[in-house]
Amino acid sequence: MAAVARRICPFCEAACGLEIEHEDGKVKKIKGDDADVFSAGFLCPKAVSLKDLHEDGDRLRTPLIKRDGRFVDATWDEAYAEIARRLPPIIERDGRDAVATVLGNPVSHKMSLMLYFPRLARALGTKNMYSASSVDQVPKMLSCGLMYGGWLSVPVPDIDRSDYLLIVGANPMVSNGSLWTVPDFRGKAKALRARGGRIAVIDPRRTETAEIADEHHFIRPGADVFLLLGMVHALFDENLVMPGRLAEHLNGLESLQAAVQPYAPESVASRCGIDAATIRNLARDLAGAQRGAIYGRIGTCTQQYGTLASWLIDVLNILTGHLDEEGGMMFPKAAAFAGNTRGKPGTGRGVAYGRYRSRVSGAPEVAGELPVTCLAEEIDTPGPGQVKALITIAGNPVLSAPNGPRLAAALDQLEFMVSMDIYLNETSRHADVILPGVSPLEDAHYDVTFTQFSHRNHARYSPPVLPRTSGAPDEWESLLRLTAIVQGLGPDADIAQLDDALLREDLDKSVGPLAGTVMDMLTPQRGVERVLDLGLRSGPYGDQFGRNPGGLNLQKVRAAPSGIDLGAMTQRIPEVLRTPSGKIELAPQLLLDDLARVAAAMHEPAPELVVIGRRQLRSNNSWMHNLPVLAKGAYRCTALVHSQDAARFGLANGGSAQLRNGDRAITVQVEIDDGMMPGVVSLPHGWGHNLPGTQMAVAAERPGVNLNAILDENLRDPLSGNAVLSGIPVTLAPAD
Ligand SMILES: Nc1nc2c(c(=O)[nH]1)N[C@H]1C(S)=C(S)[C@@H](COP(=O)(O)OP(=O)(O)OC[C@H]3O[C@@H](n4cnc5c(=O)[nH]c(N)nc54)[C@H](O)[C@@H]3O)O[C@H]1N2
Ligand SMILES: Nc1nc2c(c(=O)[nH]1)N[C@H]1C(S)=C(S)[C@@H](COP(=O)(O)OP(=O)(O)OC[C@H]3O[C@@H](n4cnc5c(=O)[nH]c(N)nc54)[C@H](O)[C@@H]3O)O[C@H]1N2
Ligand code: SF4
Ligand SMILES: [Mo]
Repeated sequence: MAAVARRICPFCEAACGLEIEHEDGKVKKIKGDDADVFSAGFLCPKAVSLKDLHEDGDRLRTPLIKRDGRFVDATWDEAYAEIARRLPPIIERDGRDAVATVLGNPVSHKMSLMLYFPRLARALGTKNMYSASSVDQVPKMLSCGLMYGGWLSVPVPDIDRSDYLLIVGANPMVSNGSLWTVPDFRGKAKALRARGGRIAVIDPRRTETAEIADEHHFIRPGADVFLLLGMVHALFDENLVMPGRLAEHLNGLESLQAAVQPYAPESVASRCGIDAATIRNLARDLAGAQRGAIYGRIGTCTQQYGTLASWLIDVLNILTGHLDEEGGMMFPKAAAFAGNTRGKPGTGRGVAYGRYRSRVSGAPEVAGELPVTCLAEEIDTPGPGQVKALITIAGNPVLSAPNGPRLAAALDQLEFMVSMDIYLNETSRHADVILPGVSPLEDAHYDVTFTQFSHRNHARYSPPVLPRTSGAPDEWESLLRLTAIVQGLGPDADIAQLDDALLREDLDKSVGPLAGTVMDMLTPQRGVERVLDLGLRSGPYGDQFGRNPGGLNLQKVRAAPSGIDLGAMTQRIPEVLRTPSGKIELAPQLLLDDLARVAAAMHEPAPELVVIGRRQLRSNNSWMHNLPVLAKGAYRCTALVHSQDAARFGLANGGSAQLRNGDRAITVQVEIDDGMMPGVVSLPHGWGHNLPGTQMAVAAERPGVNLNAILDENLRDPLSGNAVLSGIPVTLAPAD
């Protein structure tokens, strides 16, 4: 008998609710769940590949141990024993910092990994924590952290009620939104325009989003800071600064005005490639919009002024009175786990930044992490504090981080490496032990991360769709095992007891004398469910253990298979703030100081050619290229080049060319596309599946090339440490 189950899609930030028909343990059909309170039936072509992923013969189901250079199947007990034999001695000998951890993007799509990695991290106590955040959104976290006092206090466009949206360096038509959980962007954009609203896009490529917008402007890659400074200048200049009710919550308006003084639109126009009149119009449009917002994403983060650009986007929303207003940029209020719903409303300690620096390059710590671009040098540079062991969790930095070849070589120098992953891929092939993750269909889920960035508040829980056949433990259990091993409890520790003890520790800290009572009231289920129950019940909509009888708990959320709608975003300033001043810090000194770099680069000429990245609908970073339903179709890892550039460099459509950065080059297939800004070439990342020792047969058939093989790991935004992936000078020449 066929049955239907509901599951939050784990593939991207849109977090669509899916309806999965299955029979005898087999997926029959995947469609959008029309009843889903958040996504209302929307899905994209990636969703159906859940079936392929579940059935993929290359997906690991058994732990692997490397013996004499070859992987052999192992039992879970053998795998944990091997880790217990090899990891603790390294810590004992060289100290905690000798072990590094790397988290990849799917961690934020798995409640097991999100909720239990902190336990391992605490037990390890290493400064060498890395993640995909530093090739992604750390600049936004830093700017929002400084302005609002919380790393994840990132406002998102309230698109359902907006009538003007200025999108900078994001392509939600393809990415389906990022730091903005917004299923069916296309439908929402269409509705916005149908109400008479407008969308404008700033991007060096005429993207799929630009195609549906009313207005698109090319920008010189990496130069957003100049455009944004010009816009802020124009607001002051033209008396358009109208923060409205936020005025009394602002610190630093005058310093800000002084700081942007040198950046009149007329002065920055040639630097960013957008003429002064357009810059002024963009500022006026934003200021004049009844309900509008400016939103920026990857393009504004993965560049040398990532933190400044991220900051100025919020500044623009504030100065035009669009922050914390309906139809503008608003703060979601997640049902569980949001830092900005805990502690005293309206004030706090703010964020601590740069508490330590990386050993080799001196890059600053942000939110407890160092830049992943520093990982290779921390491994391959000898000396006290050198990284000797590594744990990767759902990450593939050999493809996703700049200068993958150096990192790959460094991984081979490690004394010991563990990967928790679902594939034997470009990164996990270097491991000594691989612990396979669980198929999303065999795993319960609650969206810990993206509820914090959702355009509408909601709570949804997905129980496992299918019974687990592999006998694999939950990923939270594996993390607890590792925690026990690191704590010296050995591979056979009683992890149920450890789970109780660690939760009790948390409760002692948060509720003191009530810890025992609260623990007894939680769902008896151990592990993530219990942590989730605690999160929901103590969260802003929670039942508060009886004090708010109608409120949420896990049981309630579970009883609503298509989710519980918690309404549109509502005003949260000043309550959302956790800055020591209790104000929005409009002009943090750290950021003002960084403007010196901008001033020095005002007249930097444009290189002949620069490279930028690109995302694609049927792909997701590096790891979904083994799924047949997505892999089929035209070859996609092409370099998009404007016809003028093609003529200039002697390139033919479909021909191959050498894309070179200094002494490193890759051979790419050229696709002439006049949607590119002249002088800019675009190549997607996450390809290059031709490295030896992997086990991803479909991906290897059409491996593509790895853009990150030629990008420079030493190029970072100095404030956030985020990698510079966009606007890198390159050359392109015919390859024969
Ligand atoms: N040049 C360039 N580089 C970029 C970017 C760019 O725009 N340009 N974008 C960057 C961004 S935004 C990001 S987020 C990073 C992503 O960087 P990473 O997270 O390092 O890369 P992914 O390709 O997402 O790799 C995910 C890994 O998780 C594994 N995995 C998938 N599902 C599971 C699971 O359920 N459990 C476990 N245990 N493992 C799982 C996959 O097999 C894969 O090894 O790439 C970055 N790299
Ligand atoms: N289908 C699909 N969806 C995805 C992913 C995927 O790989 N595939 N990855 C997921 C992940 S991990 C993330 S972080 C999100 C990212 O979500 P988005 O940020 O929306 O994704 P991108 O498509 O990379 O959009 C970045 C845009 O910035 C432009 N750009 C590049 N350099 C500059 C610049 O200097 N200035 C400006 N203004 N623009 C620039 C690029 O041309 C591109 O259009 O997408 C997520 N969703
Ligand atoms: S948009 Fe993202 S979450 Fe929605 S179905 Fe596609 S991959 Fe899944
Ligand atoms: Mo990302």
